[in-house]
Amino acid sequence: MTILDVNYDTLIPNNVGLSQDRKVLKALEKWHPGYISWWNDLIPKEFQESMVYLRTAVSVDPKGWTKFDYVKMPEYRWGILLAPQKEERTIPCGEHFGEPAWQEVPGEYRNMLKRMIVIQGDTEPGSVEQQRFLGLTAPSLYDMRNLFQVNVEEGRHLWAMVYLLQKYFGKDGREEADDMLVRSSGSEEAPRMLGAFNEETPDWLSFFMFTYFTDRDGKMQLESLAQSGFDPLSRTCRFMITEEAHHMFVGETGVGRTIQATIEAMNAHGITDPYDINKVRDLGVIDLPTIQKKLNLHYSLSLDLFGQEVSTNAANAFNSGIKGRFMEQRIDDDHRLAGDTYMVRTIKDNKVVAEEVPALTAINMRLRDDYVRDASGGVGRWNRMIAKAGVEFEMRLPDEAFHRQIGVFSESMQTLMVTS
Ligand code: BYC
Ligand code: FE
Ligand code: FE
Repeated sequence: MTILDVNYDTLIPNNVGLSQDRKVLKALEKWHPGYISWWNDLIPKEFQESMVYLRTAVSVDPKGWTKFDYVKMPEYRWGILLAPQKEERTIPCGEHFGEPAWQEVPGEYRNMLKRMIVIQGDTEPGSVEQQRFLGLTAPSLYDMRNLFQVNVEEGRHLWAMVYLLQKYFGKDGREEADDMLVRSSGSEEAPRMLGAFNEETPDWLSFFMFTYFTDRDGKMQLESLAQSGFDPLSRTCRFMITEEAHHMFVGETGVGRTIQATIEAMNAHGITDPYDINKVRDLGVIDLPTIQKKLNLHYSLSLDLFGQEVSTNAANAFNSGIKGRFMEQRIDDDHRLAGDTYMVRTIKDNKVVAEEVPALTAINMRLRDDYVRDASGGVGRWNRMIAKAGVEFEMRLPDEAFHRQIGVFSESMQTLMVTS
């Protein structure tokens, strides 16, 4: 079997030679029924039996990973697909810079690596849980198919992390894999690990904002994990990233269509004031200030996903070569960051000030800055649509201090507002 072939002989399509790896195959086959029952409890019943036209990855080859066919979702061929191994790949960052990438888990980093994989894995089913009722109110068949496409792919991303846990982390890896199906979004007793994945996605505009902003965090985090010195994690993430483009496309075009409907209706009825909210709503479209509010919510929740601005966790992950920066290879520095600094905004004496901190500790902040740049592109495109229609309104990303629950702005904002 070549690396690009998918083996359909076993229950789980894969390009990792599962049929020769009895132990992991057994663990995965044991995990599979729990996964299917999680899926069945989740997606509204009427859609379990429907034939849905879905893309199924049958190969990681750039030409071969988009095969479309009709399938019932519980019978979707979730599988385990790793991007091809790059020969002689080296660790791209941190104190092991330039050493050969690890094919096995380095003992001293076992816990850190496992935590990272567990957090990544936990977000995937969380998002599907959040979106579970949207099929019932889909604006169109097109939207419904996009929803289910995103859902099955997030399901497969969970498989990807579960595979790593079961293959490389022994008994506790298997336990962590089981726990993925125990925690659930919004649960009191066992919530999902990161804040944004316990929020509701109650309507389609929220879904579009979520896929635009939160899947984009997914992209940034996967890009960083694709830099990992632990090669199997890198290869898994490299393949997962290929699917994020569509998720973000669903978000950007979904928000775009929502805005388009609003400005067309406003123009058709001669409404020029975007703040004439009731009049706009009477037309059956969503007023622009409300769209801005949804944007504020999902953007700020997504910023929280980058963790603390200054973080020793992040410094350790980078320094040990577990997680790199966005586009690590293209950055022109020593990739160790020992003496470097980075600017971070913080609060001093009730004022927001920029402060230089050791670059190693600011890894989260740097990724978040890259994210903000990436996320502003679509906002510009939405604004061009609004301007073209002659409506005076601009969408914007709120300040990074707005509505934060993690990081320096989460605690201090109240004092800041009272005293400023
Ligand atoms: N909510 O030192 P810090 C995706 C915790 S999305 C709750 O800053 P670190 C997807 C933190 O765990 C991508 N808790 O931590 C998108 C820590 O707790 P402990 C998911 C939070 O490690 C759409 C403590 O606060 N992947 O794929 O530097 C659909 C101190 O924080 C939050 C990843 O995130 C929060 N928002 O940074 C489907 C990649 N933030 O350990 C899927 C893996 C922080 O002290 N994760 N905390 O108890 C990481 O790289 C990092 O763990 C984080 C946090 C960036 C998340
Ligand atoms: Fe994902
Ligand atoms: Fe995604």
